Amino acid sequence: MKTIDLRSDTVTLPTPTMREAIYRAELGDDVFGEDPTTKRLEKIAAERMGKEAAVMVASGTMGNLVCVLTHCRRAEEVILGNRSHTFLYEAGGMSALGGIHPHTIVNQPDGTMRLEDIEAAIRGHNVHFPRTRLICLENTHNRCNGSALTPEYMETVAALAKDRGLMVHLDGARIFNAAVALQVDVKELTRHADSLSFCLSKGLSAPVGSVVCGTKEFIAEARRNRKVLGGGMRQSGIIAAAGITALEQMVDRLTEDHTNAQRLAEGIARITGLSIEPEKVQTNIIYFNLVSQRLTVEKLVTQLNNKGIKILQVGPTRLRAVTHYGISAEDIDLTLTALGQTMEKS
Ligand code: TLP
Repeated sequence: MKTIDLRSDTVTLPTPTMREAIYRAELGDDVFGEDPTTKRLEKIAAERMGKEAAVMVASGTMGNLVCVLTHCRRAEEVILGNRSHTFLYEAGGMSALGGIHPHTIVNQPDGTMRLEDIEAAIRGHNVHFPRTRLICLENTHNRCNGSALTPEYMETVAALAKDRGLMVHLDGARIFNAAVALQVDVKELTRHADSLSFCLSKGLSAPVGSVVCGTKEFIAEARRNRKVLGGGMRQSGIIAAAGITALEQMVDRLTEDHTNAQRLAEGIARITGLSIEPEKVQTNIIYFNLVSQRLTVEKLVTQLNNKGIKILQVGPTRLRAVTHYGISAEDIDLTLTALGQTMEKS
């Protein structure tokens, strides 16, 4: 039976070109700074993001943690959204390993945080308070419908940060999805961030890895913090080789994933018992709700699973589907048929 796995774009498998690149990769010991393929990936990534330097890390979670550890000392504070990945799903790494204090403020449905909320969260000088050091943004915003933050919004936050002597970190796990959706060069979205981390292993389909970008000094320190976390890798060109292919070949096609997500959302809107606002879907992530009382989300997920279709439950009545390289327009139609039949039979 064919599997249509819509749980995440993290499930993507490397393309044949990536496998070939992995096979042929020139390798060395990267902790000695001698892996030519990793160095090449880091150079390409930094240029692409408009930053001076870059360092490859094992995952998006490690990328964000390395950046927070590099910006902040113990008892300093990070302002971030209450629905941000770093706050919700990174196992409290900044507190556990850095003694760093997360200060959450509300994420609006479009993934932004209101400027007045950010401003109100910035601490004044007082011996009782932690010191605010960093603002984290997420683009696209996973939990907020995969929405894309605009260059204008990012610029306003950066201006506020600069004015108040703070740094800005961008969790750009899916930054290319944002750039493609907004039809802007990715640099328009990264230029206002002091640091950023983006993933090679989500929509770009590489098997492993993320890249952290920033100034030369920042990256030198980030490299040290990566080592602290046990993230210094040896013949890491095996990973970097697929990452280079990802950057060279997999960015422009993301638009297909967005078209498929729209198709899926519009189809779901026509199925009785499910609810979705298709106009909110901007990229490859869609959230929808089960409104019918005739079955539970658990049952819906199991019944789809039995038909080879995998969708993620993210709340008592909420589901997530993510389109990616492994999903075709035909898969979307098969999914809609299966969803329609399951709802009808319930
Ligand atoms: N997100 C995963 C899960 O952890 C939820 C997914 O399936 O969407 N930032 C953002 C915005 C992310 O969505 C993710 C992964 C990460 C960081 C972490 O990346 P990894 O999984 O490589 O540590």
